[in-house]
Amino acid sequence: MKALLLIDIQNDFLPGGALAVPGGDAILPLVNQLQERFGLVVATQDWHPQNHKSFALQHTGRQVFDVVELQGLEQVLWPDHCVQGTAGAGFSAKLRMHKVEAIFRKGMNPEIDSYSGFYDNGHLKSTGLADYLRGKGITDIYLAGLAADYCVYFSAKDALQEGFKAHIIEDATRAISPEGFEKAKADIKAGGGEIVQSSSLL
Ligand code: VGL
Ligand code: ZN
Repeated sequence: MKALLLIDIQNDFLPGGALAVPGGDAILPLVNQLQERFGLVVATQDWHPQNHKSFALQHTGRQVFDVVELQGLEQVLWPDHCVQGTAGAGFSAKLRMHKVEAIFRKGMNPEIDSYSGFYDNGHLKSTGLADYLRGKGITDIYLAGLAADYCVYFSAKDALQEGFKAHIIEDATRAISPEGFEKAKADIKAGGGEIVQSSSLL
């Protein structure tokens, strides 16, 4: 059984948003079409408190895209984004939501970032997504959304680690850094995952 996992298709990651992924809006028609091909569609939502430590403004003297240490982990510093309850944290108005059965929020702990929809970056706390999908009899997870080299990548990595087959739908995602996504794809393939095109599903 397969599920479609829509990663962080939120206004702040789309053109005009606080942490816009180049070309991010181009995936929307495709993502809407893909949903019709799946019996289960689940979404994740980046959902930070205003004082989240991944925000550069929480670190005096630091700039956006600087790398610091947080909870013993390398942390890229981001502009404020997906702040709980703001318009930027909302799903795109162009994203069809009628097939989305559940929304898993992440990034609520101000002390640690959470790229994956399954765990925070330190694997300290589960969102419950893996057990939810197992409970639905899911074996194969297809990933779409933003950003390819961060939240899509780390969600695919955790999906593999949780024993699912992971398939990244390449043309239904966009990266912050294309070089970063090349590395991410190689890592997913090395871990037994697959990179597919939407044409193989539509
Ligand atoms: C993301 C950076 C920070 C993502 C979330 O959704 O890929 N990237 N927070
Ligand atoms: Zn975030």
